[in-house]
Amino acid sequence: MAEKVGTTIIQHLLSQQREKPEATGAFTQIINELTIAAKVISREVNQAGLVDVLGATGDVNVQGEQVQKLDVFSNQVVIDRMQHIGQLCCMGSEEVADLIDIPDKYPKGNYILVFDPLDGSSNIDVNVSIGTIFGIYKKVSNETDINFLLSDVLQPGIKQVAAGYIVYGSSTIMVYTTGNGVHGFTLIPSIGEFLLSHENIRIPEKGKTYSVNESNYAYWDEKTRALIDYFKTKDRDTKRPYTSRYVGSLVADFHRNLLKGGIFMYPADLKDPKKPNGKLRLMVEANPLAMIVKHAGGYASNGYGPILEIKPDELHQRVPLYIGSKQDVLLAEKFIGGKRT
Ligand code: P6P
Repeated sequence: MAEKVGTTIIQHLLSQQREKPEATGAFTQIINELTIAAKVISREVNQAGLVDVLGATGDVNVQGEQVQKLDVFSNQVVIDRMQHIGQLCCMGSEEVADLIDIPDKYPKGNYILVFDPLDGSSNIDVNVSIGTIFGIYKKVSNETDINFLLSDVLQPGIKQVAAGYIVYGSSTIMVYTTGNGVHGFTLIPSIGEFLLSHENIRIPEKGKTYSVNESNYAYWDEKTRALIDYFKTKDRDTKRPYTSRYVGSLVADFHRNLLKGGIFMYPADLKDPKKPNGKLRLMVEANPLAMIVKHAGGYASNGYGPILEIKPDELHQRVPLYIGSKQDVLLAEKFIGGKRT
């Protein structure tokens, strides 16, 4: 009796594609190719302790951060995998200062991929979960020259047509949305396939967990401190204090809160005058996760309004991020932005 394999990502994508008469199959090709990149990265991440991919290259990336070898490797894997499929006009990577062109030997397409190839890389050599994050936009101009495509890339996150992440943890899980629910697939190494394991993920309306790096307390303004103090204050009616969980790896913290509820926060801080808006990037971290949490029933804010409505000024701009259970993020907006819900 043949063992029932389960639903593969390509099977799930094709079923979603069939529901959209206008679908061209471009998403299916893009996301399917991303799963191949994810499998290659997963293999290296899981062997990192065994082979010489640990440790820093000695380089510093466009963010001014120490580049770990797996960062460089993962970035190249995504570029190599995605550039040949003929669906992209360019790419934007957290690891690369400027837009990445598609070589002339490959056809160009109408989609844009922005990605963080390996987020949380400072955790690589201590075996903490790390992740890849991606967002997909459709080109709005008729441009094909890389020197004139930046305005096609700098679209508000609400214009993303798909978004997702892969978390390399106790298992490798890929979560994506094309706007029709949020779905998770677990990599089964024995067959080399991602199989549907979390169909139509919904984040609890209100959580019991807050995630923030409290060592930044001295660098926060009074409103931010008041918000964090709120989650830590005992109050039976509002089931406080919340539990604190902070891995220091955005994808790991986000994935836990997506499944169990909670709020992840990376507030603006005064730690580095060059980064008044905190550490996280709008295009390759906040926007993709904001699309996912929105379609799972949650919300993402910069403390004043929806992340997805921010018009980007530059490819690597940073943004304060409050993301997770809708009630908790709306509360953050009341503290930070004084918003009346
Ligand atoms: P901190 C990892 O470097 C990262 O970009 C995110 O994955 C993570 O959420 C954040 O930085 C952690 O930053 O300042 O708390 O160490």
